[in-house]
Amino acid sequence: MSEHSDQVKHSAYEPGQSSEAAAKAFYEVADQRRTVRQFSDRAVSREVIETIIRAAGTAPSGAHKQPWRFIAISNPELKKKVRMAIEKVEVEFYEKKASDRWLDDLEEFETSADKSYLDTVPWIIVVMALRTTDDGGQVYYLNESVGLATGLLLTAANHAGLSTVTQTPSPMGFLRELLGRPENERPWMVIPVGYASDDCTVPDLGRKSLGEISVFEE
Ligand code: IYR
Repeated sequence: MSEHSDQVKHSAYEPGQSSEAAAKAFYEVADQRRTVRQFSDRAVSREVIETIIRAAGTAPSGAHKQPWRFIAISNPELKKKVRMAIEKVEVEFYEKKASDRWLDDLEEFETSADKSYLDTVPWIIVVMALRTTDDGGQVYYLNESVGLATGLLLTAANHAGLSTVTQTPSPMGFLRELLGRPENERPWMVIPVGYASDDCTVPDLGRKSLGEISVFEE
């Protein structure tokens, strides 16, 4: 039999108001989050980045293996290298790999292989999924776990007044070598984090309604 940790008393978060009011207040913050591609060069303190990473690290994970690592980059030379490497992959995507339908679907977002915002934005967080624990042990539900942590990271950034864009250059294995990371770390998502520029615009999108995204069986 393996050892297990002792159980300790849990006190659930107490919102200090009704659950209805607390849920609504949180929803209103979450609903302001938009994916942004125009960033200000306004500094973001390391402290803020550390705190949003801590928030991400509170996510549940398979067998509590916490199979994630967040590489936070503000070093301008390294950011430049990351930008160049990502743009190389994105040029391939836009010029060769993407189907016409995919390019059509992306048109309203005005995306392109030009990722110059990576120079402007003060931080780039590369999310690593740990294929094994650092000592070679098994992890479980890797994508689910890292997805939950990353969702919290985006939410925490938004809550702190920061903007993000979820980037998935494909393939992105090159980031592991570029960042000098060990074999068990699989680059999973790239998240530029900063303040949106004053003249930032976003596509005029709506969100699906509650009726479309839910089914209640009461
Ligand atoms: N990875 C490319 C293309 C791209 C794909 C999807 I799906 C998006 O929602 C947005 C962009 C890029 O980052 O430009």
